[in-house]
Amino acid sequence: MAQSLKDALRDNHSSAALPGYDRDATGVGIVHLGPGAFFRGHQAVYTDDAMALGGSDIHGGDWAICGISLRSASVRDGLAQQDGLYTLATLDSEVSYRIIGSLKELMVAPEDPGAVIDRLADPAIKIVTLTITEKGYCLAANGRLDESNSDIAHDIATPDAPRSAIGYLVAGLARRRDNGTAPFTCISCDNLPDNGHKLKAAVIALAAKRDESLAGWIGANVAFPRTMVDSITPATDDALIARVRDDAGLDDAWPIQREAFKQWVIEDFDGPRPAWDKAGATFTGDVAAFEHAKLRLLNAPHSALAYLGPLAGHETVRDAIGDDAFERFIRTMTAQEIIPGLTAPVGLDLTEYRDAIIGRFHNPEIRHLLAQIAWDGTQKLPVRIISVIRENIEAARPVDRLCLVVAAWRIFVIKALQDGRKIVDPQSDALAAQPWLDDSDPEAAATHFLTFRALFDEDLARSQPLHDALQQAIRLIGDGAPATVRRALMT
Ligand code: CS2
Repeated sequence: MAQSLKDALRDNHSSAALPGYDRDATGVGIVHLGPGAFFRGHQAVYTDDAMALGGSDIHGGDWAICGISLRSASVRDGLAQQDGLYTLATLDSEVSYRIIGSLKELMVAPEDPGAVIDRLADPAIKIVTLTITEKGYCLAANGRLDESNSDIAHDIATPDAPRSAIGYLVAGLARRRDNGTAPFTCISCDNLPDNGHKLKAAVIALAAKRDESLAGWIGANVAFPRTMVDSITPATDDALIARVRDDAGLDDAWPIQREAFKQWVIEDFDGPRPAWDKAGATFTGDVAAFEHAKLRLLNAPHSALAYLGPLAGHETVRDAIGDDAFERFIRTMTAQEIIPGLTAPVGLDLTEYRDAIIGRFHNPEIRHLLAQIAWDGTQKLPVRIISVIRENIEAARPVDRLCLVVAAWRIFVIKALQDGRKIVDPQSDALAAQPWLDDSDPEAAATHFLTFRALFDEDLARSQPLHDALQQAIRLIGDGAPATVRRALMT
């Protein structure tokens, strides 16, 4: 019989490692918005380590986490029965299991927005972290808050019962200011360049709709450090639940799987925080170089594999990178079209960093579905691929392989619509109505495609070199048949 997580803690005995602090004696000091797999495999683990390492032996400091889901009740429903405990399976050359105790409370925002604002206003809360994905920031293509976004429009009209993460931050900060409570630090942990500044600008823009003086107070008093986060964390599947039961002897409704590698670079800020540095996080004044390198050498290749790989029949990152044609393509794309535009963080060799990432993609223990990475293409491509294309065009560097990725995404959309498959993307309705979907002639296709403003702004769309490269990429990809795609990768 497998052991329950609660029993493991109560008996202080399990084949998995247990939290290294007295969980019952530890108060909540962090609110996390969006307690999905990535957060549970990454920031919650750093905090779990920090509580074990940072405080005295029996008490980890009041840094436990209240996880707040902004939409679905599934995380709360899955974890409530196990007191927020869950197993972290580290799947790599060595496999290990540990029970994470840092997530102590769970709330579902739509069930009681007022209670969420109360929690955010509680002086015990010193930090709010966020993993709400790119679309959760409700930004327009120009990077500013999108006031036409339906959640933001709702939050402007109903500030005390918000829907968006931005709306909750504003409501929580407004209450703290009114109560004379010091603000919390807001830490974005999403894969957005300059995530801290973007979050700050969005929060201030929404606050200004409510009260200009609140916007001013936030601008003067609230820290929004930028961060780079990294650890490959595929969604939980039934195989993981069975593995945790069979190998670790634990009965866990929602374990998390992750590679061994993890990295967290945080812009230094004033204000209380757990001993994340002792747990391996880096505090620095210069996050930008790390962030760019990671987004462009890990996330960009991920998206390249996600759109090109399935056309050649690949289902996972490992399948795709295990195919020589794909590994060569990723090496060439990064060497010729990405690395030349990057500034290396001090002490980091970008080619070695890229090689280590490709090594991580080969991890045989991790089954990371390309279909999962393919979600939200209209949000991810601008950050991972289009921004590089823009810089390369400006600097007269090549964009052929980057354009092949964008052309593969176009075929991914066309095929999904043809097959009646749902496209997971905030723009899914708009995608179905795009005129560029019907073009068979590459020249016309490129011209039409460049009018798609979610990817190409007017300036970029006017670029002749981009038009030519895109046309060529669309020609090479053809209708996405496996042999055609393979040939395209080799050119
Ligand atoms: C992936 C990321 O799903 C995706 O878009 O590229 O989740 C990636 O695995 C992480 O950023 C790795 O740190």
